Amino acid sequence: MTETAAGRLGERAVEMDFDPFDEAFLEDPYPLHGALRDAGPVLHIRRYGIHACARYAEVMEVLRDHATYCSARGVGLQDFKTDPPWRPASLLLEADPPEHTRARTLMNRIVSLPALKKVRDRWQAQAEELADRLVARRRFDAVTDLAEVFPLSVFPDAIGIMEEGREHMLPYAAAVFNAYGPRNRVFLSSEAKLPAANAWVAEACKRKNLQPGSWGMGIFDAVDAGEISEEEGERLVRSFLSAGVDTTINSIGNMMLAFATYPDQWAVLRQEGSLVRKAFEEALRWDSTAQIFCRTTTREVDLAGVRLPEGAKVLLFLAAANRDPRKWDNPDAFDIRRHTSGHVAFGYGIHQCLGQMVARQEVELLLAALRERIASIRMTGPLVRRLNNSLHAMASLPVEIEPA
Ligand code: OVM
Repeated sequence: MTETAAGRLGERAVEMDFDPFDEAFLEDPYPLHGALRDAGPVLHIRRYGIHACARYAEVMEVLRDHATYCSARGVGLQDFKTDPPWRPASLLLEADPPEHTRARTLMNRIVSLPALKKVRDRWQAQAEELADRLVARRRFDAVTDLAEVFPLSVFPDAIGIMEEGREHMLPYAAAVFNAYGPRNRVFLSSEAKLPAANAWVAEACKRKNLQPGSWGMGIFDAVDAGEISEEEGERLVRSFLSAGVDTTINSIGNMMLAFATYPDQWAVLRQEGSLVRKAFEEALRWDSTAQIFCRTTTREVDLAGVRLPEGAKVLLFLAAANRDPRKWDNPDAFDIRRHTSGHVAFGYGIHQCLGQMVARQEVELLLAALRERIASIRMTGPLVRRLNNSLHAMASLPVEIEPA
């Protein structure tokens, strides 16, 4: 190790034999995150020949510097430069400036505050109706009866997606997020349904199949204005279907698990309805739905004193950064009163989640409706995980509620 005016240089990445896509880790990553953070600021994961960061400071440093740590070579394990993607690259997620800027600016016009306001009352009525139904039942599955139902009841309609074939949406999204990892058993388990789902998505994204006045159709206004091609328009609708479903669904599921695990926090929320917004942010910090994303270096660079070559993949453990004790007090505690600002569950920088305001509106309306009606929540059986290479997801969370 050499000390220079610029700080420590010539540090070695810490060699790790650990597999971040091992099934036991995907099931419950949190017990191992501490060891990943403590091992060092930059790890080298031998099995995949990639680097990784689990501490908040380095995760932020990488996310902030999009010129050095690019997205256009893919945000999973695979390097698009040597290994072409399974579907045409996303114009948002898997793009760098200036192409990314064009697509993002266009999409920001569509996912706007006025657009969200327009659907808000309808979404609220749907949230209240679902909450009424579930409270009347007392016992339900917080994943299959709640988390999977609500986003699918509001989001596809906002995008203007055709009714027929919507059962393909979840298998498609599961495959998209699995594809950021290796071709392991988890990935292969989602592959069987992919050809049919892929064909349906290609059709559903077409102008002729979108509802007039929808967010999806709004993209084709930009096509008509000559900003992008018809195919690029379809690919941007595809981003809605890729990123907007499995993410919100599992954020709701994970949040319900947080409250079922911490009944005192539900009591706090009952006392103070204005905490709904903070509660969702804390749920995202405590159990981040998107657990990881990668970047690829565009040049040789020093990260925390470790020299990375050009073309290095860097895996970011977002969920570990969100529980880094170097950043957060008592990070493993779910505490809805805490200051959550700075969490990286939506990422950070130019790629920070485009749909975050959509997710917030959906989940906050739903949580507010549940808070009014439910005195307490308890689990009535073991939760069942649905393993995914980059999402923390569940298949089932049986609960019983006590009506307010
Ligand atoms: C996309 C896309 C897909 C998956 C995730 C995502 C988290 C975006 O196709 O643009 O953002």
